[in-house]
Amino acid sequence: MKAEKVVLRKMSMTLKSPFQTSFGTQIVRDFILVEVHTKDFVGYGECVVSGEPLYSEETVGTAWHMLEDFLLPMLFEKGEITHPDEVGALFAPIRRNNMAKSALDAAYWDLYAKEQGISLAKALGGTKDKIDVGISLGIEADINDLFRNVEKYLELGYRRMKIKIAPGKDVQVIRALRERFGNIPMMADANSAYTLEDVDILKQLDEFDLMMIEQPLAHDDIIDHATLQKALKTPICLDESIHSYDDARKAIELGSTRIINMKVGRVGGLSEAKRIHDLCQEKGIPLWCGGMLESGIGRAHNIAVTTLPNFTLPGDTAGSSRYWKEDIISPEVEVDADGTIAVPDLPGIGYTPVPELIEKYTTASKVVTR
Ligand code: OSB
Ligand code: MG
Repeated sequence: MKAEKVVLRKMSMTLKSPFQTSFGTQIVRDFILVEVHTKDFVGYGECVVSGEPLYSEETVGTAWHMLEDFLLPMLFEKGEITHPDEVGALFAPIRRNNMAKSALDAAYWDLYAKEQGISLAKALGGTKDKIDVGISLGIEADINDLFRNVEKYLELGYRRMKIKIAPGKDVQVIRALRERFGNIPMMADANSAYTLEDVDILKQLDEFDLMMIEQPLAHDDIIDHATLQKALKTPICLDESIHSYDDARKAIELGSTRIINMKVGRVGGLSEAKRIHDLCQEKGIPLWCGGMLESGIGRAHNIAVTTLPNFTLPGDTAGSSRYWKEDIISPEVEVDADGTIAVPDLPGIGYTPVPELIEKYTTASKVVTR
């Protein structure tokens, strides 16, 4: 696979409704799309950064800089890529900046699958033809709005409700949901809003039989989470803290996490995601695929990775219509009445990017040739 040109696009899409977490509220989703053009195919990758460095340190601006000034020159210098694993290996000397790296890794995996004439899921070694879907629901000022959201997605068949929590919006919210909806599959995501001083609040959540609590403590911690896990019955699931195979290995060894939220962008690409998957499978740590409010392109990659066998829990990869009035792929990602998404078996990501819609949401672009 030899890139003849790469198109970088700054994208800006507006969510149907604001999404509030403990670190902020998003309504406009700014991110980057990359297209890698070879003689025969175009590979697509989504760089899941945001406009602001709140979930992670990477932003549209930093990732654009990394792609334009470091990663693409390295890629063009190398020329031929025979397997997508080579992309992450090529970028290894560059520290962190995983979301920037991941966008190119993802595009090469798409190209690789298209070249072989197989689905991305198959190229990755996936074993499922449908995947279980859950939903991540943001904090609401009025609990009745949260009730309405839970009701809606239960009716649509979604298999697990993830509820965003923050100090002052935690125990009473989860209690109210249990009282209203009974023993539905439910978990909470704190996005690093607590410290060990809050252990009494977090222990109160044990009463509600949550599937897990996601990233209660600092975004860069694996030590305090191990301490907290010893005090809790509820399994801890790390998100923000896991950036690599080695992070996962250490967190598992320390007992900081019993479940891992896999985000392909956060770990630097699909090749690294596969390595972490295999480690977790060996260690008996279940996985599920997290989300970054992706457009259809990132969503397609998430669907493909979720077909790996150790993704045993419903993920955050909801249908396109949960986020967008119109998505940039055809067909859009649809969730069936049984709360699953059928994995496409067309070559590559399996959904067709729609050029007019991509153009419509592009705010700046750059064509890079060597
Ligand atoms: O913590 O998982 C998270 C969205 C943006 C940043 C971080 C997170 C999330 C979500 C939404 O929870 C997942 C999705 O629906 O894409
Ligand atoms: Mg999370």
